[in-house]
Amino acid sequence: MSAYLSSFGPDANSTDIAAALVQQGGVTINHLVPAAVMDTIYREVTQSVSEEDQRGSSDLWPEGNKTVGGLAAASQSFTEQLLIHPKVLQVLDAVLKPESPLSPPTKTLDAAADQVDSPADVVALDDGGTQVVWKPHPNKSHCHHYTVGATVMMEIAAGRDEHQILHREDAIYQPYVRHLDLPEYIVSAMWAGTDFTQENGATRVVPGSHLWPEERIAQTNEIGQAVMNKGSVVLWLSRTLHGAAKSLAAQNRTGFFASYITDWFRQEENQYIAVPEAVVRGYSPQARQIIGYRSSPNLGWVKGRDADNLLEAGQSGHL
Ligand SMILES: O=C(O)CCC(=O)C(=O)O
Ligand SMILES: [Fe+2]
Repeated sequence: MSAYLSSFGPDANSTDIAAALVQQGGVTINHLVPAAVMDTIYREVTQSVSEEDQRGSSDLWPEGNKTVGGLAAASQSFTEQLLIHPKVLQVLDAVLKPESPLSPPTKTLDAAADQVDSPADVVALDDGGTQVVWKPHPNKSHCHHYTVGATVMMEIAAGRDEHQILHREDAIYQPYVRHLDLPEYIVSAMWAGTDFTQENGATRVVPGSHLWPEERIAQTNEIGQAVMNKGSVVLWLSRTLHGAAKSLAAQNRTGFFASYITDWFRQEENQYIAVPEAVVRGYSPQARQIIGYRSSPNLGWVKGRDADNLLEAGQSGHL
C-alpha cells in the first residue's frame, strides 16, 4: 500500500488544484502538453549540451544518470511551453500569492483583493526631516513576484538500483531561516518527459509531509509516487518530502524540473550566467520575467531599465 497523490485533468480549475497542493503538499496534473512536445525538448536539450555536460556525478545524481542544468538556455520549447505553462502559472499565483501575478488576478486564492499601496507611515521629525515606519503587512501576499529557482533535466538510468534520498526543497535555505515563520516560498514542478511509472523511477512524494516536524520519518505506506503519462506534471511544496525512485525498468525515465521561488530569496541556479542574454532576448516577455529579468519596487532594480523588463530602457528602483 502506498499513499495517494491527488491527480487532476488538464482542464481542472486551478483554484482546486492549488487548494489540493496546499493541503496535501503534492499534486499531479495529467496530459498538460502533448507528448510530442517532450520529444522536441529532449532533442533540443541533448543536441545543445555536450555528452560530458549531461553526466550525473553527485550524491543525488550518481554516475550513469543524466542531469542537465540551465534548461532555459538549452531548450526554447522547455522555456516557452513548460516553464510558463498557463495552468502551472495559475496554480503558482494561487500558492505563492504574488502582488504581481502572472495570470489574471481573479485566479489567485485570496491575495490581490486586499492589498495596500504603502504599508508605511512617514513621521515628521523635530529637525524638519522625516522617518519611515513600516507597519506589519496587512495583505496576504508572499512576494512581489516569483521567478524560476532552478531548471534541470533529470534522467534516471534504466535499472538504477537505489531510491534517491527523500529530501525537502527548502534544505538549501533551511539552515539559515529555520527559526523564521515563513509563508510558502518555493513550488517545484517535475514534468514527465517520458511516462513516469512505478517501475521506472516516478518521483516519490510524501503527501502531508509538508506539515510534519523535521524529525518525523516517512513510513513505507506514507510514500506515494507521481505515476503519470508523458506530458503531465507533478507539483510539490518547499517542505514536501520527495525524491526520485529506483528503477526496475529497461528504459530511462526523463523528467524536466523547474522550481519557482519568491523574489526575495536568491535563485538557486544563477540564471544570468546559465542563460546568455542573447537567448533571453529571443524569449517572450513572460519567459523573460520568470527567468528573472524583472524587479520589485525594491529588489533587483537596474537604474535606467524597465522594472517589468530589465532588458529594456525604463524605470526601476528609486534612483
Ligand atoms: O527526479 C526526481 O524525480 C526528483 C529529483 C529531485 O528531487 C532532486 O534531484 O532534487
Ligand atoms: Fe528535490
